[in-house]
Amino acid sequence: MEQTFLMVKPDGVQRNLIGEIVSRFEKKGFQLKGAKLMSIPTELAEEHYGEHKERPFFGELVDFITSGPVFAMVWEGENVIATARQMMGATNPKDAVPGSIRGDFAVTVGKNVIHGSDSKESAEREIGLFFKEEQIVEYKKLINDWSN
Ligand code: DAT
Ligand code: MG
Repeated sequence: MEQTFLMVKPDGVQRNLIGEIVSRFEKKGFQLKGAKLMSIPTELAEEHYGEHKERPFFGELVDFITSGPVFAMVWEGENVIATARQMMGATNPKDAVPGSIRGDFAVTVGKNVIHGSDSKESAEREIGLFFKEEQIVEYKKLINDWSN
């Protein structure tokens, strides 16, 4: 089954949006497999956002993501990577449709509330960066017999 890495960014944590965001993915029908509140060390931030290291906003991005605690999560479900990206909305909140997380809760591209993996490869890489194997919990969700 497909898994993705999602993270409530420091602005989302400060604005008390953890519950709202978790709730959306729960209600959608995805399964939470791992979660933790944590501070991101600079080296992990640089590695996580490695694909952007040549971009002019890289320094700002690393400063922002390390500026306060984040809520890191692993979610599982059919097409969860692409569906979570749709539920997040466009990178720049000005282009994110209402109803999406960024469309509903964010204004500027620097502070866009949530991160989500954009492909199978990045999901695998990011889950590996943030979670040890034993921090991902296998359990049967009986509701799947009724909803999926
Ligand atoms: P996403 O987070 O939607 O995957 P991304 O991977 O292209 O977007 O960029 C990572 C983060 O970097 C993004 O969430 C916010 C920041 N960012 C992207 N483009 C930016 C820009 N032009 N100016 C400032 N920050 C930017
Ligand atoms: Mg990205």
